Amino acid sequence: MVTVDAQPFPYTFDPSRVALLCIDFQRDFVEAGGFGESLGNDVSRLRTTIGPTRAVLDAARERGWAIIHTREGHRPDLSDLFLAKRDRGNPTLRIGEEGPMGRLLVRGSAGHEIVPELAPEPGEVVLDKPGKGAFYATDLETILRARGITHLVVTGVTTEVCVQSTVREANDRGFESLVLSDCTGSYFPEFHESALAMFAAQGGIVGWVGTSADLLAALDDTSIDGEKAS
Ligand code: TIU
Repeated sequence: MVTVDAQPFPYTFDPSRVALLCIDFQRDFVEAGGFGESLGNDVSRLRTTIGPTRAVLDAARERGWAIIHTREGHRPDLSDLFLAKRDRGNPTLRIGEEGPMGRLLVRGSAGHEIVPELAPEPGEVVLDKPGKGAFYATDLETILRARGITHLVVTGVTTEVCVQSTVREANDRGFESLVLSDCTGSYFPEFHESALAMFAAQGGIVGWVGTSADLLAALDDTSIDGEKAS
């Protein structure tokens, strides 16, 4: 078992039952000219998440964890896009319209791809989702249960939107989530802090919050096959 320092108390998991979730690290959210910028956001705020997430991804790959990358986006015919989602943000550039990285938040566009630093490798799951929560209208729960996964280490953007929705959905399905504070990010620092505080409040009402450094330290203290290092 691995135990990580976390809030509101240490997070313990069986390394054979954990998955790393990398939520929506797409060019559309993290790079200039994408969907995030079309909403009026300063996308540079999210880039601090990439380095620490890469370190966690490398550790997870080394240990053979299940790794799941999600992407938010829609079918090219937009048949899975609710008007309630389309009619948000900047009315001159909406989901499905042509931007500098192709059609915003549409599957197959350059902006829909995961940033090169965190690009999926063969054998890793890439899950396309039309909504904010990764369980909504996807087979994520089936994929996790088929592998016996009980615990989720969560990275991704943005903290108070797709990460928050996903972690709440996971909690309702009985999964135990550790959200890494430096591997998640928001266009709004105050929302990032608030969302993290909400996860861990009330005795971990939604999950745990920790840092990549504390996770990696705990992993270093444990051999690759999950035994405590002597
Ligand atoms: N706008 C914003 O903060 N986020 C999203 O629209 N999607 C995700 O968080 N992935």
